[in-house]
Amino acid sequence: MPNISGISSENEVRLDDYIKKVNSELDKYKYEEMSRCGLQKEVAEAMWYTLSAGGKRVRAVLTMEFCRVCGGDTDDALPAACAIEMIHAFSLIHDDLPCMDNDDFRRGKPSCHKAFDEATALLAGDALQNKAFEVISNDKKLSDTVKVKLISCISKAVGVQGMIGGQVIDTNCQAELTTSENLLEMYRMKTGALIAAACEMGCICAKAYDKVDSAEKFGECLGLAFQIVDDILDIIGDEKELGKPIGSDSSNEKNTFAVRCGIQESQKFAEKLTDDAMNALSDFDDNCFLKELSAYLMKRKK
Ligand code: GRG
Repeated sequence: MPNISGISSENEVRLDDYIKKVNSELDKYKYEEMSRCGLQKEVAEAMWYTLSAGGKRVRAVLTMEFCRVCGGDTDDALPAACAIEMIHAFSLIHDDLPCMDNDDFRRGKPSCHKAFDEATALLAGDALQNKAFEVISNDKKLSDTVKVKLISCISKAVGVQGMIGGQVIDTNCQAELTTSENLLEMYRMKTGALIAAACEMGCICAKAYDKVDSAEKFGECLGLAFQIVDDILDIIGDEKELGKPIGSDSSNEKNTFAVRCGIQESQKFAEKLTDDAMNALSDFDDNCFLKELSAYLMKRKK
């Protein structure tokens, strides 16, 4: 595990452990699915091509850690952590399609529709969304109440008031995004909603239902900061480190926060949002990992 600046060695071990557990659980689902495939095997390959292409697993890590800080057993959060990464991979596959951002590279590899074809990528995205709900609903350990709450939480985050709504505004309503406020509202939906859901789901897995609102507040602030850093990296990031070309936003004439306010002001605002996120953690004892992770995401290069 490389040394991650600003993260203590104890928390680095924890981060590494979460990522390994999630990756090995995802592999398990992959082999189960592949073993049941016949002629439709290509779509399963396309699903796992993107899912196992080495993302940071930020959303899964948040689910695991919120479960832990709420006193839960992190193994109980594994299905939800895998599900949120499936939904995230689904959104990335669709986001890269020619009808959306038309990006040819993702995570250092050709995008799903380039490695396969557009129809397969579209269906692989759809299948990943479906798989996320299957993984939660078929889990043997979680109670029905927890499953329903998890499914409700994901559906809200992905739907028209969440990620899909944000993507619609981003894709079709650039001319209407005339103020920082409406740009941030679009970010809250497009990126913040899923990150907030990742945090909320950790609390749900620990049955700490009274902590869900605080986790949501943390996740929304972190999600906004995360998207603004993403905008900044699209201008000044290193393509090799990012695993995708920079300049996608400007070639799509996207009105991002970093384009509108400049790099320095955007960095300052992302730092303020990161502070707001940390301040929302007062409800959670033992929040050092989450604080270090938030600070690291602010300084990330990919
Ligand atoms: C059909 C669910 C569905 C979605 C369609 C495409 C879409 C709507 C929404 C796009 C949402 C999106 C891609 C937002 C950008 C969020 C973002 C900053 C993604 C990058 O996340 P990282 O940096 O990626 O965590 P890795 O590769 O590390 O996992």
